[in-house]
Amino acid sequence: MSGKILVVGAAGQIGTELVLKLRDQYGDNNVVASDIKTPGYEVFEGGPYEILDILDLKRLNHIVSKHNITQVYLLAALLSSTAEQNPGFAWNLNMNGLLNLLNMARKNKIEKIFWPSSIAVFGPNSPKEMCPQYTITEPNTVYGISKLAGERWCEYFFEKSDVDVRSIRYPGLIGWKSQPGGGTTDYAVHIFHKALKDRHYTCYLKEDSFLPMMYMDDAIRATIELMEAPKEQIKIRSSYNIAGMSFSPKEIASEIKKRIADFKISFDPDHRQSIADSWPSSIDDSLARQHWLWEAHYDLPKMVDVMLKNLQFN
Ligand code: NAD
Ligand code: AKB
Repeated sequence: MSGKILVVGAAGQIGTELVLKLRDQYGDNNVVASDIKTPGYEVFEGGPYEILDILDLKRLNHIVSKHNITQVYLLAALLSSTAEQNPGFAWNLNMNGLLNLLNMARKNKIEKIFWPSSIAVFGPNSPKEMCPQYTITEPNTVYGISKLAGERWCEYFFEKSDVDVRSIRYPGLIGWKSQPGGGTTDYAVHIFHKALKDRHYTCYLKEDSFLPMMYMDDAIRATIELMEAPKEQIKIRSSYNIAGMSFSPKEIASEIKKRIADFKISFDPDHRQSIADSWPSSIDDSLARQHWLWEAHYDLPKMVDVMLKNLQFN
């Protein structure tokens, strides 16, 4: 690596874990964390940190040249549930943040960009089970529309300007080091905190709402593996499907109950139910497996074990 890495949105659910892993791998001083808010202690104290609003192009340019940045991971976005509360703002952040970075990369010496898409690019007309890489993508949320447009821009900048941008359609992510930030799949993190604290959780999705999910360690490993793969192995420049596990609130609750016998769940679906209903239940990730040898390591029981173990002692 000729220069340093910049992570934008480093205080969030993924950013917190990604910065720590990247610093382990490439050295603390080689990974600059940035966000509009102050991150948790470990990210803030563990290496360089800059306040950065991704919509402020002048400051982005300044930070890139100040730290000799050659790779950027762009995580700043509004997620599915929050985006529906403020569609105009979500569109501006999710779209213009990405366009600022892609345009800058075309002119500067940025070697690689990572930008995450989501299973939200799929919509009610996409196949529910084992949703393929190439299929109907007609999202009906502003978040999904912004992710689909983002994918098209990534491919466009790669084709027309040789910007080496790489992307994954993350499923719902579950980790214990950070809290989720306003998505529809957040329940799968909240449920652990409430199980340990109150022995009860009221879920905002129906008991049989199956969604694609992934343990955070798998997601972070996928991200770094994709970024480290030789350029010729990356044959999809929009965004790759990846899969970890698929479960419903009832199934995760019953796995938790096997370990916390007096845990109870109840259901009170809200506006997030219609978002969940529009997404697939499971994902076909065969192309990621073929192209850059992606493989998930965590299934539901293993993820529940590790979540409870770590949350109990932290
Ligand atoms: P998050 O909401 O937890 O974190 C986003 C971070 O971006 C926050 O710390 C926020 O302060 C920061 N931010 C907001 N506006 C900013 C701005 N203008 N400039 C700089 N920083 C800004 O989100 P996350 O869960 O960590 O998601 C990161 C990315 O991954 C997003 O693009 C999201 O769509 C995508 N993704 C996440 C999941 C998931 O389950 N977490 C699934 C699919 C895709
Ligand atoms: C959300 O629920 O919005 C995210 C996602 C799947 O993109 N977790």
